[in-house]
Amino acid sequence: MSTTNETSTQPERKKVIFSAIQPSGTITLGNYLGALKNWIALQDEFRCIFALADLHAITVRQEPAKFRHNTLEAYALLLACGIDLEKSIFFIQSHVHTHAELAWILNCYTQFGELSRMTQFKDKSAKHADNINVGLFAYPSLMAADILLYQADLVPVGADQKQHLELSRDIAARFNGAYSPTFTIPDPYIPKTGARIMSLQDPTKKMSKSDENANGWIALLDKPEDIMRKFKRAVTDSDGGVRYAEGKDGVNNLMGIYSCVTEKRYEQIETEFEGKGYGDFKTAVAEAVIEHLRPIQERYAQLIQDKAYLQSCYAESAQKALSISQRTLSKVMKKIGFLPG
Ligand code: ATP
Ligand code: LTN
Repeated sequence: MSTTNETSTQPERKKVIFSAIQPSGTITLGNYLGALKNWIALQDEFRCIFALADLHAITVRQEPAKFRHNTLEAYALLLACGIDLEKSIFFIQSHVHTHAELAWILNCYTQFGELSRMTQFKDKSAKHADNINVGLFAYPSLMAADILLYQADLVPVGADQKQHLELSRDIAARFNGAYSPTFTIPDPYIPKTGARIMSLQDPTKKMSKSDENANGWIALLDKPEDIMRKFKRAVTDSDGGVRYAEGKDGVNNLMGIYSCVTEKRYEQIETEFEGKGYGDFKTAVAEAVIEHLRPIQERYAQLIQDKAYLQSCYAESAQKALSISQRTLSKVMKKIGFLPG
């Protein structure tokens, strides 16, 4: 029996993808184009594991009934976007206890100074000055735990999460160096267009669901007439031409959105709207987004009515996630020297 032969005929291990999104409010077009659209596209090629990061969401205050509602809504909406449970695992973070456990351990391998430098922490603590809790500070070590538990190779996220991912890599490398190789070092997977969708009202700020001005963001479940109205009101400039250029943040952002949903290149878009005004362009962007979201909204309407089905989906995924993540956690605990129970 030749072991060499056996190894060479074994299929290559599929690369593992991990990503998560917080169920902290309604999901926006920014979340979709920056992250979710990629999750869906990667499911055939990779072993994909996705989660709703509800433990992360409590770093800012959540109203209990609304939080429960938002979590279920986000679960159904992501399935409607195309997460396929035949191919991927999609669970709710708080249902899998290994996340909180590894996060605590990783806190002890993460430096205060590193966490203090995180721009999201600085932004969110300025925004929620009355509640700068330790969880908000330690947010990135929980995120590192999420990723490292599954030995993820790639993490599809929007550009705003790059700094957190770099920290996850540093924590993993530090642990591997202190003991022996334990964690796969994850690479970020950030899309070329769509990585940073900006607010329709202030195109110098990222589109964010926590923006009080609802005209700044499009929710995936917004009605067609609301989508049209928000795009028509989008801030542009006085130059008047549909061109991608420095200083034209509003138009650049609309071109980015249009390009993502129609898959047209910037040059094609410029030709299409040559000699036309912003009014025509905005209507075209709105129509393209409405058409793109229509099938998602229809699937969502069906799924959200079947609570028993949704529950069976997240329960089964949590079981699978627990069994994979437990292996990593046990290895970590053994290496550190915890006395086995
Ligand atoms: P909040 O506004 O409450 O901070 P958020 O809208 O940033 O939340 P998250 O759950 O933090 O949502 O992010 C989910 C995913 O969406 C992440 O991968 C993030 O990088 C991506 N993302 C968020 N906002 C944008 C945006 N404006 N453009 C592109 N990607 C985005
Ligand atoms: N912080 C992330 C959400 C998140 C995440 C993760 C993303 C929590 N855990 C692990 C990728 C991998 C955000 O997108 N705001």
